[in-house]
Amino acid sequence: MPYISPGLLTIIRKNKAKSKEMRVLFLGLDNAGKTTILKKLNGENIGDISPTLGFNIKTLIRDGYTLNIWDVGGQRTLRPYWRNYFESTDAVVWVVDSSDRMRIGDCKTELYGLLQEERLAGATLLVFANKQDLDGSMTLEEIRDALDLRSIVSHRWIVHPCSAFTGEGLENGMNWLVREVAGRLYWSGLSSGDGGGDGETLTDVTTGTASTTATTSTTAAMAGSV
Ligand SMILES: Nc1nc2c(ncn2[C@@H]2O[C@H](COP(=O)(O)OP(=O)(O)O)[C@@H](O)[C@H]2O)c(=O)[nH]1
Ligand SMILES: [Mg+2]
Repeated sequence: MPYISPGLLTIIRKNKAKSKEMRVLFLGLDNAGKTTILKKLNGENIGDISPTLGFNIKTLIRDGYTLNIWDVGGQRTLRPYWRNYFESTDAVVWVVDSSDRMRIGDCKTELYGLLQEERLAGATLLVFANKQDLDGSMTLEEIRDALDLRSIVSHRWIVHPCSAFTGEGLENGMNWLVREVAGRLYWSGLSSGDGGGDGETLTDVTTGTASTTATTSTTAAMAGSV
């Protein structure tokens, strides 16, 4: 991570605090469900979605924060363009099609490529294990292991099961993200219990350090520490 002086950090934090804005990137392989998740979160009709060839921008308000969300096409030919969106990103939401066992290796490779990016060094990572409504889809634990998430120590992360079709898990995942980013950017001087450190317990999500065991596949998630 490049050196940023404490003075500069204070200025950045103050500016961010004034606007209460977060920049969030939705990435992942094509067909993972990124656009569907965003539409569902925004209360839009999810019946008619075509592959994203460029990008969509959505603004969501959560918990008093304005989330400027970039949903970028995930086709192989479009992936080299992802880097054009990295600047000033506070969080990455990595969406996984839990029913796509064939491409989970590809999914891992792309994720790890992303985590190497210097401009994403400070970003929080939420992995959405989407399409949990489909029979035979990989569980939270299978996704966590297939993507080897426990080896990630460079970013704060969580993996959260969800279904864009039923809406299950979406708000919980986004709540964690907003609290986590807010804890880091806006409230870093305040009590560590508010959206910050390891072992934090949210209402229906269990987070912990990389060695904690998830309890059930629908309510548990893991968080790594920086
Ligand atoms: N069964 C199921 N299908 C989903 C879910 N989310 C998205 N899809 C379908 O997966 C396909 C790709 O979704 P899309 O949002 O375009 O993926 P994107 O390429 O990541 O933006 C579409 O046919 C969606 O209807 C889900 O949670 N469950
Ligand atoms: Mg899309």
